[in-house]
Amino acid sequence: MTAPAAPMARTPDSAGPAPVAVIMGSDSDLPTMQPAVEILERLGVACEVRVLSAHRTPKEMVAFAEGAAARGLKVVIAGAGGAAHLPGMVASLTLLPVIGVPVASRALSGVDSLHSIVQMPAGIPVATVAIGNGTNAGLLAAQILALADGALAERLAAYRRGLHEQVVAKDGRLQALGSAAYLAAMGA
Ligand code: RP5
Repeated sequence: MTAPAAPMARTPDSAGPAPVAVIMGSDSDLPTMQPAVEILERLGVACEVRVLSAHRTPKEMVAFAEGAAARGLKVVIAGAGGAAHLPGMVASLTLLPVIGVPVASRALSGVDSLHSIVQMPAGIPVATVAIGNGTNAGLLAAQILALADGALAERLAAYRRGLHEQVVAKDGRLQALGSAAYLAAMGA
C-alpha cells in the first residue's frame, strides 16, 4: 500500500540542531533512504543526511557516532547493504537509538543486509526495519521523538488517520466496482 501524503506537511523546525541523522554506507543507498528523509520532512522533523561508510570511511564514521549525542542528535537512522556493518558499528559507539535499514543488494536482494543488521549481539541493539523500508525508519524515529513532543504525536496520529481513510476508500471502491473491474483499473 502506498503511504498517503501526510496532511500535515510542513517545513521542518529549523530552531536548534537537527534531531535525526539519516546516514548511509554509499550514495547508491540514497534511493532507499530518501523516503525516510521525506516522511521526516512531512512531519516537520529536521534531519541531516550523510554518506558514511563503515568500511571505506571508518574514521569519519567513528567521529560522527562519537559526537552525535553532543551535537544534539536524538535518533540515528542508518542504511547499508551487503556486509551492512554501518548501523551496528554506529550503535556500538553511541547510546542514541539506532534504526537500521537493510538496503536491497544486487546479489542477494537484501537478505544479506537484513541479517547483517538484525543479528546484533546482546547488549548493542539496532532497531531494524524491513528491507528497503526507509519510510518506516523515518516514522519510527518520529515516534521516538514524539514521546517528548505532543505536537509531533498529533501529526503522527493524523498520518495514521490518513492510512485508515485510504484503506476504507479502497474497500468502498472495490465493493462498488467488483474485483475484476478494480483489478483492471489497477493495471491501467
Ligand atoms: C555498502 O555497500 C553500502 O551501504 C551499499 O549498500 C553497498 C554497495 O556500495 P556501492 O558499491 O554501491 O558504493 O557499504
